[in-house]
Amino acid sequence: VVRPFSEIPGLWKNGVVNLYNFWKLDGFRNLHRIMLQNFNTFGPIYREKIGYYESVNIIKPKDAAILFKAEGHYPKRLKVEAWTSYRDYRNRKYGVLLKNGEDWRNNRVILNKEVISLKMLENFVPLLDDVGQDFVARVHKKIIRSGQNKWTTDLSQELFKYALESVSSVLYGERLGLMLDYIDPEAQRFIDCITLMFKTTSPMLYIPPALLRQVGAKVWRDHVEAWDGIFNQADRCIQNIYRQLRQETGASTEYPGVLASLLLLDKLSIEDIKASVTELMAGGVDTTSITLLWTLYELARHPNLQEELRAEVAAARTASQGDMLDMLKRIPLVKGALKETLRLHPVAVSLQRYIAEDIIIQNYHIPAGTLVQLGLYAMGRDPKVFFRPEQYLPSRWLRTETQYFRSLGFGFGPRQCLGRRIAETEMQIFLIHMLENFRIEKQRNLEVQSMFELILLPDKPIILTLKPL
Ligand code: HEM
Ligand code: 2DC
Repeated sequence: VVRPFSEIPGLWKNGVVNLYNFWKLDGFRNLHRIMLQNFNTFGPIYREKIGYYESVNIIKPKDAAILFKAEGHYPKRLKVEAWTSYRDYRNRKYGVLLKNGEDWRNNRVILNKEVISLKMLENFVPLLDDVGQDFVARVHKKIIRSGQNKWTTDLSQELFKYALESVSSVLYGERLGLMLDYIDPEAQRFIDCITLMFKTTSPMLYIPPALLRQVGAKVWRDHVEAWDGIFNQADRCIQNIYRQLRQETGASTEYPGVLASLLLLDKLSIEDIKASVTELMAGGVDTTSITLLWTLYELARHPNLQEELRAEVAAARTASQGDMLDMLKRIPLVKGALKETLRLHPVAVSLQRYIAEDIIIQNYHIPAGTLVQLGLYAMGRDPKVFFRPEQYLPSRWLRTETQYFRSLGFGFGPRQCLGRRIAETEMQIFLIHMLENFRIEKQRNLEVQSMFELILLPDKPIILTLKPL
């Protein structure tokens, strides 16, 4: 017989007490480890309430399949109130990230064609390839300047710039110039604002921002300052393209970028376009750069694997005769490496949906409207889901049975990551160029763990050494 909702194990009776305990465990930074521990304590399903935020948590791929089947026509994630509160406070429109219902769907359908459809890859690849080549040239220059034939550094700032340059070149069809020695201080400020925005969001997951705003809390003020910086810089970029479009005469044959395409298409209001393009620009920095940093770290830890990937890339280069679009179809192990990175170091600790219909999971009844979370970090490290989960094995993704509801780093279905195609392509191109040019090494005793600052980040600097081949 199916057991009732009220019998699901877990701590969900007293949200305030649980919030206090959560805070004592430094839960704001340890959310992923706490979730993993809860699955160990309660089993593959548990219910919890922290503060005012209630959810049912699941971990099994087959339960994920049930969850996503019940997401309905207008899939809805956990509402990040800090983000909606800022927009309400400043009277700005929600973009596709924060919209829901019919409005979300109408916008998303149009954006899909310009941002995530496979057809756009032929437009994106040359732009992203240029940025990749410039990154490599920059590293070569750093190596020469060092006078030691190598460059040892924390690459995170360089990767932030690479990611922002990449996403901007696709969105605006032009370069910001972040691979140069002297960069626009406004662009650097944009990068810093994104980091601050994420960091200040996590405490506000559990304490309502409206309350923090009323008491004038620093975390709310910092959050507003961060988003203000993000919107100001994005507005500048958008205005610039808008002005160019109005001055332009004859139709150009060159791909003009996502923003100009959306403006010319004229199917979304300018305000809607601006809101979503700002989110794309902000969503495109820390996500891909941190995933690339973790990948370089794993390749440094596994030198033999690194050589295997290098050989795959070399063979793909020969077979495709330098056609990058074709080359991207010949690097399954590089793609496996990126999936493996997202398994062990997912950007998002969980995927969530408010389910649109009643479902039965692990023989418990869960009513429509419940927030159900798939513990992505916990699933990636579960030995019942992945054979020897502690091992970094890109080749496991070459087997089809590994695929069933296990490769979920970008989410699933119509509400999945809109930037997925840009992110994947940008990361693949980056790894191709790095593997073709440098050996990646790390210090002997470097052990890095994740910490939660809304997205999962390395808990200490990852110092790597790049040596020319
Ligand atoms: C949503 C992951 C890069 C823009 C999401 C979601 C995940 C995710 C898990 C939620 C999906 C769901 O609920 O099913 C990632 C990862 C990235 C990445 C792992 C890189 C490694 C990017 C980039 C952009 C971006 C580069 C922008 C160019 C967005 C947007 C949404 C989203 C706009 C909201 C989509 C919607 O609500 O309809 N991402 N992301 N992401 N991401 Fe990404
Ligand atoms: C954080 O408990 C943990 O892709 C919470 O590019 C549940 C939750 C809800 C929404 C998730 C968030 C988590 C992690 C970061 C995500 C976000 C949805 C989109 C966002 C996964 C798992 C991200 C990083 C976007 C950010 C876009 C930008 C404009 C802020």
